[in-house]
Amino acid sequence: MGVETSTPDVAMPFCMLHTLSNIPLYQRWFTLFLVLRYGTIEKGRRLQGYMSGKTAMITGVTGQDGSYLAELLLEKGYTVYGLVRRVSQPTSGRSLINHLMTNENFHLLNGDLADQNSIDNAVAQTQPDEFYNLGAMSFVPESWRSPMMTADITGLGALRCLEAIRKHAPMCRFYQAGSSEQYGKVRDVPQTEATPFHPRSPYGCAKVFAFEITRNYRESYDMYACTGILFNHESPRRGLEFVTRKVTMTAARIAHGFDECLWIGNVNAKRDWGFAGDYVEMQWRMLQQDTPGDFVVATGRTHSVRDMITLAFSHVGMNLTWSGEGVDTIATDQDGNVRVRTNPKFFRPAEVDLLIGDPALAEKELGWVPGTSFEELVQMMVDSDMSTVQEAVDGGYAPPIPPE
Ligand code: NAP
Ligand code: F7E
Repeated sequence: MGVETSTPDVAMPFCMLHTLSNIPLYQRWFTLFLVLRYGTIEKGRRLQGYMSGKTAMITGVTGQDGSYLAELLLEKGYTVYGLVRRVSQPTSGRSLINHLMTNENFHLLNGDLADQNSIDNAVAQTQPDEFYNLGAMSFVPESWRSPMMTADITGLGALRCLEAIRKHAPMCRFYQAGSSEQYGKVRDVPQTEATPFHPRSPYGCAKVFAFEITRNYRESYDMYACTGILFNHESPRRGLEFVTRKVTMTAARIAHGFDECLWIGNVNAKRDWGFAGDYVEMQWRMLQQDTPGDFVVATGRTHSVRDMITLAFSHVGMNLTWSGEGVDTIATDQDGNVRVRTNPKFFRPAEVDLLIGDPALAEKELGWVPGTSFEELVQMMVDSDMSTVQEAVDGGYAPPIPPE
């Protein structure tokens, strides 16, 4: 069987007493508090992850979420194995986890989501308690240019992880990074765990496959496997090609005189944007439950790309006025300079017009509420990019440029 029972058996309290006799007094009191606070002995025992040495594997550890999740798990006392693609220059492209490399509980293993053998070997060798599959080709426009690769990595990659766990560590708990892109052309507003899927991109289709195969392995093999259906979440670590980071970095570049204006696509699209640092907590919580389940992770608020741009530019002292429609959409600052222009090359073959998630189930079952508002998130990202550009100016090198 692939999942631990949620029923506290009669031997459990005696096992706990034995375990408690080996740990300091203050930890015993904390453990008893957890048991009382969270109701069942089993749940209390799992939440001891705070002090017992559990092992987690993370794919996508070099990305935005992977780096935040690795930090969170290390703080909780986990040993963390990151599965990374082999690269010829390992120091470049791993800037988000460089600060973790000296942590004795953090290890990297070579592995690729395209390669079953590498995932099998990593799982067999490390016997993780928890496996977080965050690796993916995650940029939606690229999925039209590379649909086969997207299906292989973002879709089949999840199946390869599940197969490795089924064969080599069936007690390991599995988290799949699902996406609001699965809803695509939305059938409900707001979107819930019950909303049907209608993906609008090869990326969304691949995520639907990953979601369904995760549910199927849970039902077929009794594995503890679940999906978090995460709405857009951003941070200063977001890739520069995603719209929020492209906007905040370009605003900082304009403020420092490196660019004249921002070139953008569809500003009418609406997204439910949260802070990535808040969302990885929810990924962990999903693996600490008695029974596995799928959860929407969202803020319950939505904003247009246009509003996000207006807010970001206001933080660098530019008050934008918008005019025009479609490809003629522009925005000018208070001095009459055109600061935003539209380039149709950023329009998508099929757009997701409106996303807004309902996080009620996550709040009820997992006690989770997002801690960072949209306004705080945008401020944080602008501040970070202003510092990055200023450091480049001071250091005499070129600041980062969002890719075309
Ligand atoms: P990200 O920053 O783009 O990171 C993607 C990660 O996947 C990188 O570490 C990348 O490694 C790795 N990866 C790509 N191809 C791989 C392969 N063939 N084998 C192994 N690893 C590979 O993404 P993120 O924003 O952190 O998102 C994490 C996960 O959540 C992704 O699955 C994404 O699709 C999903 N998601 C994200 C959001 C969001 O708003 N951020 C929302 C919903 C779902 P390299 O460094 O080697 O490229
Ligand atoms: O686009 C519009 C664009 O690329 C957001 C990924 O993490 O979240 C992300 O996918 C919106 C879209 O994110 C530009 O058309 C306008 O409507 O920041 P994005 P995304 O496509 O929503 C989901 C949940 C994931 O799972 C994905 O992995 O912004 N937009 N102009 C633009 N977008 C970009 N990138 N660049 C523009 O110039």
